[in-house]
Order: sequence, then structure tokens, then C-alpha cells
Amino acid sequence: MKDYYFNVKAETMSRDEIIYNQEKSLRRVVINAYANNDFYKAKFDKLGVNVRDIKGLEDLPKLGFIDKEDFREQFPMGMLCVPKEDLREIHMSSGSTGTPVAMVYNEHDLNQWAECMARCYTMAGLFEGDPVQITPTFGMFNGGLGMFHGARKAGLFIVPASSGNTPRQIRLMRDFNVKCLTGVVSYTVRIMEVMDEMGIELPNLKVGIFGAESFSTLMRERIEKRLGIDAFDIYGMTETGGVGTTGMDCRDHSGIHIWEDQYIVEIINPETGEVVPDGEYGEVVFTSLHRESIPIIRFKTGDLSRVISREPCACGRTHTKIEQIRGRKDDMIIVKGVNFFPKQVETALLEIPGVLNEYQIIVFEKDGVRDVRINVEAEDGVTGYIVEKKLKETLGFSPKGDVFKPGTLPRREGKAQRVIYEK
Ligand code: DLL
Repeated sequence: MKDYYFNVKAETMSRDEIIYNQEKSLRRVVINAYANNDFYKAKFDKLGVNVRDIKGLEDLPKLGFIDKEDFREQFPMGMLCVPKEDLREIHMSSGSTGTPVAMVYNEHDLNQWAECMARCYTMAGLFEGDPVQITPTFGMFNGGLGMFHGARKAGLFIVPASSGNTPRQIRLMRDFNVKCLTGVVSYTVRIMEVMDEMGIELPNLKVGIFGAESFSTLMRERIEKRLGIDAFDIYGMTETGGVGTTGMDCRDHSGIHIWEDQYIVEIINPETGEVVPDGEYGEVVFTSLHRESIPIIRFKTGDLSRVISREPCACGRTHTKIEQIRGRKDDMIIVKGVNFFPKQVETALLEIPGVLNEYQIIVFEKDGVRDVRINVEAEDGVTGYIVEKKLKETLGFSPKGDVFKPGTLPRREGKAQRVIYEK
């Protein structure tokens, strides 16, 4: 497969080079964090770590973990490792589940972010002057500005639409011959719906870069078919430095390439903290190698995945591939002794002919017993019985299925709220 690289040297370096560079950077990162930040100093002192003893990847377990809770406790800048005067930008998670998480950037960090994002755009087959429409919000959410910084670096023609006003989004794509649509997965589904209402087609659209939430292969296929595009799954989060920092899948679509010259990726057993063998599912953990303002050292993401391959890919890249994110650790729903993820429900629903793209998973309690109800939009002919039967086959138990007319379930412009916990 012929492929395109933004940084061919970094993207195709040998495994030995990857490891050599990771170990060299790790030593520097750990020493810097200890010397310049009280949080990391106290943490390593408590663990009895002499940072000069950290030599290679085998020493990673000595460093313990950090997680979202640490970010929250250190809000806004307790983990800062550079002088405040050097800062140039801040992004924050929404904080919908408590104190927000903040990530700040100096000039170097902004460049690192832009480099990672530019690699993603090039990996998707975008080149100088190609029109790209950015639909995540330009603001505290990292999605909009991250895609912007990367598109600047890759020399793309940016349509900075930001979120909302869906008919205008569609007109912009049509009027400026947009080749690449970027955004949160569920918002793309909304765009498709409004295109139908407006009767507008977008023949110039060829590529979609979507992420921020898990989506099933079937949802990806529906999006690709409706929009006539090749859809990519982009990964990243506030704590790693934003969208695209950790990676994306290539045109081979055989897993997400983690930018391993920038991050060490580990998959751990969330209960024991031990690294699991390649191929086994576990929690994704990142260590940043080139972020200065707030480096992360073994950050537990809460996301679940597994290593697919560390061998060179058909695209020529050598960086480890992980499976598309299965869901967040805390998204797992346990009902009647059965564990499942929203993505499994999505797959089951989309396999039913006539089922549309909007659904909700309602978790409730009745007489002290947890249960689930599924609301789903579907065309005439799909009944609650059909939905329940399908879910029973897939999940092993049958939640109640309520079928809704097209356009009646709530829509959101950001990440969708698929799971609703009823009090
Ligand atoms: O959602 C960054 C982003 C923006 C990624 C736009 C892609 C596109 P946060 O708001 O900090 O940042 O949320 C990060 O979202 O830990 C995952 O649980 C989830 N997530 C992000 N990308 C994916 C993806 C942005 N491709 C959290 N697949 C992460 C599944 C994703 N989940």
C-alpha cells in the first residue's frame, strides 16, 4: 500500500530506534518532573524512587500511576513543570463529572500537538490546500483548536465552522468543496440527517476524521456509505495534550497507531496494575515523552483496548497499533450479572434492518434490582419485540426495547449521552 507521511523518519523508524528513543526520553522526563514539580517529587519520594535509577522501559512499574483524580486535585496547575510566563494556551475537559481537568501548553507543547495532528491529517490522505471543516467547538474543549493547530501545520485550507448550526455546516461544506469533515462521531450522524432534510449531497467530501467517543464498526460503515467517505478514528484526550496526540488509524484501518516517539503506551489490568500480555484487553496508560508544561507519567486513561500489533503495518508505519477504544472502564454496565459496553448494544441495534442511528440506554432500578431499557429510533415495521430478541441473542438477557419514530430522541452537538442513569 502506497502511503503518505508527514514525518517519514519518525513514523517509520525501526522498533529498536523507537525503544532507544523512548528510554532516552523517559530518563529525561522523570528527572525533569522530579526536579521541577512538587506533586511528582512527593509522589516519587513516597514510592521510594530514585529517579536516577530509572534507566529503561522495564523500570516503568516503579513509577506508579497517575489518574484523572490527580489532575482534579492538582487543578488548575499543580502539575506544572515550566515557568508560568512560558504558557500560551489552556484547554479543559467539561467537568461534567466534577472538578474539571486542565491542560496547559507552552510554545513547544503547541508544536508537539500540531505535529501529531498534522501526521493524522496526512495519514488520512490530506495535503496542502485541501479544504477541511472543523466542527468541534473552538473553546475550552481541545477538539476544535487541536484540529486547527494541526491543519495549520499540514498547510490545509481551514473552514473553522466550530459546532452548531447544522444547515450552515452543510452549506459551508458544499460552497467550499470541503474534502475532509472532522468532528465528534454523534454530531456527524446529525449532519447526515440534516443533509437528508435539506436534500444536499457533498460529492467533494472524501475523508472523515472522527473521535471523542467510541463507535462501532457498523456505525462507521453507515457513515462511510452515506457520506461516500473513508472514515478515520482519531484518539486523544485533554491529559495527553488533546485530540490526535496519541494517534489514529491509517488507511489500512487495522487499529489505532499510537505515536510512539511521543508516548509510551501500556495496557494494564485495571485491578492489579500489572501490564497484560499483548492481545489482552485492559486499561490504556500513557507516558508523554516530549510534553514540557504538564508531562504525564503513567497516566491511567480509563479507556479499554488491547495491543493488536507491534509489527510494521501495511501502511509502512512501525508504531504499535491498539484496537479502537472499546469503551471507558466506568461505561461498563452490569445488569443481572451480565457485563456489557454501550458499543455492544450499538452493534446489536445497527444489525437490525430499519433501525436508525439514534439510541439511548436507560439504566434504572426497580425494587432494588438494576435493569435496562433501550430507546431506539427505527423505521415502521421494527417492533420492540424485534429489538428485544436481537439484544437477547447478543447480550444474553433481554432489556425492554422501546421503538421511537425518526427524529424524536434528543440530539446533541457535542459528545452524545448514550447511557442515562435514572434515579
Ligand atoms: O475527546 C479529544 C478528542 C476530540 C478526540 C475530538 C477525538 C476527536 P476529552 O474531552 O478529554 O478529549 O475526552 C477524552 O474521550 O479518554 C476517551 O474516553 C474518549 N475518546 C477520545 N477519542 C476517542 C476515540 C477528547 N477515538 C476521552 N474512540 C478519552 C473512543 C474516544 N473514545
